[in-house]
Amino acid sequence: MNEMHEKISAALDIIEHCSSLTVLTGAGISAESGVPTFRGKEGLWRNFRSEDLATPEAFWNNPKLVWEWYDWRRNAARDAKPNPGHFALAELEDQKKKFTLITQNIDGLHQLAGSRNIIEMHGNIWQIRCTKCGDVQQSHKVPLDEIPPRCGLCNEIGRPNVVWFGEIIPMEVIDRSLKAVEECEVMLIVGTSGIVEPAASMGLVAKQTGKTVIEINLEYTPNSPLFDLTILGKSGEILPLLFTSRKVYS
Ligand code: BV8
Ligand code: ZN
Repeated sequence: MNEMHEKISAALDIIEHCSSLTVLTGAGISAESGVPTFRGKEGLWRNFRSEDLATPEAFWNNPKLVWEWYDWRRNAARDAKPNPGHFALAELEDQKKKFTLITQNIDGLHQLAGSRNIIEMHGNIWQIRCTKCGDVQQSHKVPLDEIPPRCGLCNEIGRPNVVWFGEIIPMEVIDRSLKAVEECEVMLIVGTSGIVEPAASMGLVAKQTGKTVIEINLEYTPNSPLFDLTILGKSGEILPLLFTSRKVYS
């Protein structure tokens, strides 16, 4: 049996025998749905780096430019459908006594796949938050009617309801995420480069509190040496192999 199959069967055994599972996903799980990853070359827009646009400074300096970037990303995500990786996590949730899905993604594909106990650490690209009165509206309008969009209540400009670099992640979100890590037996880390904090430290907390951590990625990441298993490959192909599906897909 080659190394990949050995790792898959080891991971299958670990996941099958755990009753409490916490998963952390990043942009990589949506790559096979056609959503550009954050740092991959396909994620580049007009040669800007994501980190340079996803900040409050960039927004207040040029709200139109930052909103054109989000409009481009909403357009890229609009036709995206969940892939077998998203569906596998939704089915795993049904099979586990305790299951929490922490995602760094803002594309909403986990919800579409049927996942329920989701923590969106970095917000959601389909929500617009007023910069003045804080009103949050769902909007799937692509392209946006006006850029930047305006609040329906106070007419101030809206912003994407996401957490930018340099912005605090709400303590309630951090607390829920840490609790999910502390309470699980096994943590699965899928499709994240492990660069962005505090999400990237979740795997470290899991190891420090004695959990088994399995990583799925196309390549090794800076945190891979910490983890029990790193399975190299596409999450849409690997995740469905990590449990015995009880659903009959037509
Ligand atoms: C904060 C929303 C407190 C916007 C995003 C230490 C402590 C605290 C803060 C920091 C710290 N060190 C640095 C910081 C600052 C900063 C940070 O982490 N900077 C990085 C660049 C070093 N953190 C913050 O500012 C956070 N705030 O901690 O507040 C504070 C505040 C100020 C000062 C001190 C403390 C807020 C971070 C949130 C930023 N917002 N997104 C938007 O999306 O527009 S983060 C952004 O990166 C996306 O959400 C994205 O999901 C996330 C992580 O990226 P990945 O998901 O990992 O995506 P990436 O493209 O990098 O990698 C994809 C991976 O998938 C690759 O590994 C690839 O190999 C793999 N892959 C590809 N295809 C597949 C695949 N794997 C499997 N299958 C495939 N098919
Ligand atoms: Zn308002």
